[in-house]
Amino acid sequence: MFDKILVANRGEIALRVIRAAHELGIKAVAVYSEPDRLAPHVLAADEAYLIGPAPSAQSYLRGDVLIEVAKKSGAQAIHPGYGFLSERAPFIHAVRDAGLVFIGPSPDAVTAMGDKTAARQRMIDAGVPVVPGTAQALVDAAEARRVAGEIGYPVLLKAAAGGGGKGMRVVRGEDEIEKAFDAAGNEAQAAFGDRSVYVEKYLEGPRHIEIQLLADRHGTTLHLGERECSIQRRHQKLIEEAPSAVLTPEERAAMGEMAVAAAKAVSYEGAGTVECLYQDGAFYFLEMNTRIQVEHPVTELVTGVDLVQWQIRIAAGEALPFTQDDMRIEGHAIECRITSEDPANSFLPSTGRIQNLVVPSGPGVRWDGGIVPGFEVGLSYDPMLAKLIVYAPTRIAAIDRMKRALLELRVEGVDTAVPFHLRVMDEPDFRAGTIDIKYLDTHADLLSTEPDEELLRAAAVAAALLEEERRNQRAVPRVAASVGAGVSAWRGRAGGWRGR
Ligand code: MV4
Repeated sequence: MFDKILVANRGEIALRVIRAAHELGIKAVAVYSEPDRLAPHVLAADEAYLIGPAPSAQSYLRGDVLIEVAKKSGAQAIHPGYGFLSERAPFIHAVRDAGLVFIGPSPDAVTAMGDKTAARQRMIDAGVPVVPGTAQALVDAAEARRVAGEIGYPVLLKAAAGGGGKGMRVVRGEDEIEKAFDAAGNEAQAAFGDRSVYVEKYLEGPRHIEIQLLADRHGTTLHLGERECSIQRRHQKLIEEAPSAVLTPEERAAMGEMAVAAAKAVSYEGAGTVECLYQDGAFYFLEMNTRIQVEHPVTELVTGVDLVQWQIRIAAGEALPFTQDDMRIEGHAIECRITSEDPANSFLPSTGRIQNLVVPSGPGVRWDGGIVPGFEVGLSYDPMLAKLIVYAPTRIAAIDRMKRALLELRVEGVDTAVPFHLRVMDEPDFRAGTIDIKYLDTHADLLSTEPDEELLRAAAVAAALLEEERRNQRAVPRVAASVGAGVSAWRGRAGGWRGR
């Protein structure tokens, strides 16, 4: 096992990885940009190193600097978290060339799944169901027209280098195909530097269901059930849950087997996720995410398996000690992403200093957060501040628990998505489990700015609690001030290198 690992990320996921390392008796090295000097991941780590200014390109994306810090600090491995360098094959090569371990899959597996048409072809070869369409880039609009005619409208043009919805165009009839082909190609060129597009049959209202996998290097690949991630806005997931309200045990087993086959087709190692579209009892491979995902905690809660610990243990060469038959899904977990976005204002990013923070707790509540009072929320990074995750015996109990936890939560200083989440927890279709990827289009009233009576009452209660808290805190120093003092004392102790 490693003695020390470097965490090449920030925010809640960096803290999550540091916690896993500490539970395994491993020291954690943090890196941070200038505005993240007092961020929680810096405070939680055993050492921390300044790597550059706010822009990611000059800090968290500087692979060369991260590798240099890893070597200097004596770390043996690098955990990339999600985003940033987590799915960049050249970085994985560089980590390995430096004699370090990348906590994640091989660069070949990342490359194979990153090219969407190549991945589709490999999945077809492995017997994995994909949405009907081409597995090769289209040569021109004429070919697009011919193939679309064969599979039948509506079709969806997708960028071969894509993922995440960029370069996609729905085409409802032959008269639109030429324009859409050019538009999708241009968008793909601008986003990925590659104008190749391919075509699929367009599914009108599927669910987004994904399968969590763990694979060791000794030949064991297991699935840990599914996550339902249909509630999203512009490809940004907002609420995730496990298990899905609709899958039968047979469907779960079939999707799991399919996901295992997909992973085996690229000799996958570590934690990974197969994203599927699910409609009318049929499911299709969409893409594979070769990283730990934001929503991994809901799977951890219903399986009891610590996915981040297993990422580290697998990278250190350990074998998974359980089999597929050992896997049990128990209870229900829901995650709400607490973003600094104003739901009443088209989810406009909100900035400011966190003035006060009351974190929910009590039975079945987990908070994976990346903020502390005094922290400045800017525009340099992702607006996700924290994840609120709940666990309960049943789906409805979990929804009611989430409502209770959301009402306990108080974030002062920036607007957050909390009012939106509270509305969803009360919405009848959500409570019935009747959701698909169009949920927010068909429930636009959830984004309404009308003050809601229950919310106003909750806000009054929360304000009273906060006032009580303030009265109790008057005798002790301000949290932000003591946090700052802790950092400088610790810097002296650890003698952290501060390059650049
Ligand atoms: C689709 C689809 C419908 N039919 N493919 C969106 C991002 C990319 N990863 C794939 N996406 C979709 N592919 C076919 N053939 C609908 C989407 C889609 C979507 C998928 C998952 C989660 C949210 C979504 C929101 C809009 C569209």
